[in-house]
Amino acid sequence: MFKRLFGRGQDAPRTEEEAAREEQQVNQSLEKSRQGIFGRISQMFATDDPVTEELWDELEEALIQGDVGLETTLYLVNRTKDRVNRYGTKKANEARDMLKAEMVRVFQDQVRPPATQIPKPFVVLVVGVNGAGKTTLIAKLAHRYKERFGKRVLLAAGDTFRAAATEQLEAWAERAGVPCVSLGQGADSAAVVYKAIDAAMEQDSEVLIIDTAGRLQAKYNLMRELEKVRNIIARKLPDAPHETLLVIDATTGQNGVLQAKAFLQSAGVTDVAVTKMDGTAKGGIAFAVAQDIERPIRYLGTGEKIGDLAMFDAQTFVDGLFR
Ligand SMILES: Nc1nc2c(ncn2[C@@H]2O[C@H](COP(=O)(O)OP(=O)(O)OP(=O)(O)O)[C@@H](O)[C@H]2O)c(=O)[nH]1
Ligand SMILES: [Mg+2]
Repeated sequence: MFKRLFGRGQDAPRTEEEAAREEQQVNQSLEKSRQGIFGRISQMFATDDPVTEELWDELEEALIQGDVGLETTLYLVNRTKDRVNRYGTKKANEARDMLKAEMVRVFQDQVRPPATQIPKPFVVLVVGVNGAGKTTLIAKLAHRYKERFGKRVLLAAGDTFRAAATEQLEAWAERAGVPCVSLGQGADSAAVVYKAIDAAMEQDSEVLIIDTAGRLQAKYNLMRELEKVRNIIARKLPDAPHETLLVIDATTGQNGVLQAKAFLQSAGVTDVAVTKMDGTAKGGIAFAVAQDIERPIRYLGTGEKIGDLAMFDAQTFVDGLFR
């Protein structure tokens, strides 16, 4: 079976070994969620007791507590109920499989066909609120593109606002063994991007990943700066950025999703990465992300190390919540 292994420009069959390793990473990162609300849901549906109205109420309550969000919760409960009634299912453990199938569907509504041609350089713009995990994700992506695909990767230190942001990205670049273009703190981020695209063409880089600030003095400025960065990129490479990744910290819950929404328009977000899945018991946030942000979740951050990254796979994720 061919599963999507990388971002939109980098589809490749995933070997069984890779799939198994990622599954394990995802399962481990969902440990807290399993110990919390999702473990409880699993138990509610573990027996062959009859399905009751009370069970649906309990499910609704648990999903909301699990940060799935009200709208998505009602959607899930109603659809599962419908299915159960349609098939005349009587037992809770049979209803569980139907609930899982509906959960997988929430994500599949967002799946998009893979790109047919991979441009060079393939430009990835990474955006999100401060502390979401952008810079760490960039390191993980760089590592993966380089190690797994043998791609020539270049990083651009577009966060010129926060003190030490440039140094942080440079340190990660060194660890990943890839070059990094920077102009230091206080420089114009559009100038960094301009220079990085020139460097990418000169060095024949295959993937260019651009870091951005998560915060400026005012939110309005940040959105304007992102627009400016996008314009510079598009002026030099008309179809770029080819992927704009919105990074969302799973531990920030519903509020984090709300904040992330502000980026959708200004930043032209195409895909989402959910980070710190290992740090929360509310793994249900991924459902709220899929439904509210309306972009495919592409990656899961499963830890702080450079290898702690998994491609998001809806079935693996839902299975992980119920294991
Ligand atoms: N446990 C865990 N921690 C993570 C993960 N991803 C990032 N972090 C941690 O989150 C913190 C913030 O990560 P950064 O990558 O610096 O976040 P950022 O979005 O670049 O932040 P700013 O540059 O301030 O906007 C760091 O301490 C990371 O180690 C993850 O998947 N799991
Ligand atoms: Mg950063």
